[in-house]
Amino acid sequence: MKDLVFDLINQEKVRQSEGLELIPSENYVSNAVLKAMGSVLTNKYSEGYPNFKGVPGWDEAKIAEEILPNYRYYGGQTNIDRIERLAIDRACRLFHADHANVQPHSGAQANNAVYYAWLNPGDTVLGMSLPAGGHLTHGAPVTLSAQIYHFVGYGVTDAGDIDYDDLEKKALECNPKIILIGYSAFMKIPDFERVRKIRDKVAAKTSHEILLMADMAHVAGLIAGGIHPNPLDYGFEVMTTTTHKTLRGPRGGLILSRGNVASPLKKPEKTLKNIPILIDRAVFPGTQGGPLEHIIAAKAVAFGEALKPEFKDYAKNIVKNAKILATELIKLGFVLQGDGTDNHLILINTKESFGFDGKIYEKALDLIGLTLNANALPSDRGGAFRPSGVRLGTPAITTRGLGDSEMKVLALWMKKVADICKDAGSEENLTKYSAELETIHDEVRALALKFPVPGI
Ligand code: DSN
Repeated sequence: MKDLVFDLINQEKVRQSEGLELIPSENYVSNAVLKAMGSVLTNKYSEGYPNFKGVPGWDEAKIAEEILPNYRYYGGQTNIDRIERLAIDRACRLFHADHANVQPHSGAQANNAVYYAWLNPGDTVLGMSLPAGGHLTHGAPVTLSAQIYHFVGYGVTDAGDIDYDDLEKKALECNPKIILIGYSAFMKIPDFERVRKIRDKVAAKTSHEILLMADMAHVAGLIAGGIHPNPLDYGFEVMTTTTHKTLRGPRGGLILSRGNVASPLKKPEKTLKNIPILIDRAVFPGTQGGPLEHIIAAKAVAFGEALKPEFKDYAKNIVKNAKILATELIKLGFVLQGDGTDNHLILINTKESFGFDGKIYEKALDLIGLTLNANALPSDRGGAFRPSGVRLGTPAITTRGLGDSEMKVLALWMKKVADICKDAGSEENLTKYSAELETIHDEVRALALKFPVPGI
């Protein structure tokens, strides 16, 4: 008998094909990435690392051919080593890094490994506060890292930008070991140069080195596509990211760094220069066991795709689409946090726009095949059980090829659904509007089917 799981996978294929994905942290991977993920590499254990001593002149053929002694704890690594070295090499090239650790299973694992590499228990990290748009792994009290380290949060201004004065004031007060720029709901371009200057100013007054870390999970694809500044080019030592958002790879994490690259076997002195080696030791054996080599192969394939010239067009189109969608929404009466967007992400203040919260809007849009998520706004101050807004973005729909005219249609559908939510007043009452919602759903389905999902 066929496993029921495959029926459900087929149903998910239908859901993805017939709907439009607006969650800004999701995307559709290529057939090649899917193929690498579903390969026999999942059968292999490979704790440890291949031998990669920095940039070898970017000669892929040489990397794929050379068999080198490694730092692994299992035999049979001939092919695995070369695949992982290709992934490292491509990641370094994409992000101008001296070193890449491609093993983190997720973005959270990547961030935790950096904390473990650089901090001692009780040390302070200064990051964007969660209500301002920061991420759970940047110090939310419910996380393990928040039990071990001390997190201080900086905020955003009313205009939606990082409050750099607050950041500087707090850095001088709390004397952090890490200053962290990163977010999951922020629509501006960070001023990395300014943050580096703040770090240098604070570091001059303190006895310890301060690590500059950027969690660029949301915008890594925009950085790879050359349309967003790269923190490593502005003096940051470390950049973490997931590989599945704008970067359009498999689900996973990645840590890029600048500094000395050497064998992970010997514990180096804890200095900023040694951060790549400290990170390797913090990922394995520090916080993870065996790497997922099928995922690492898929990361290598995705990095290869992102190195191609057409990825630059993709990145440009993500932002173009987001800006058009934001403009159309504003024209229709939507209030957007930060008055629009400079990246792929839009945060709608549904409460201020129409008087209802993000949950009812998320549910109603789900009913017409548009997927996004209810999201707190800085004004909710972290206490909102029912957040005042929704978060959406354009990476996935841009992969499918939607462009200017479709953004206008999307905005109109979203306004129609907003009007329905306003009339309905509650999620339960949405059933009274089933006919209207189903009519829009038919239109969404018809459009979505014109833009096939890769791999389906
Ligand atoms: N869960 C991701 C997001 O949706 O932004 C962040 O990890």
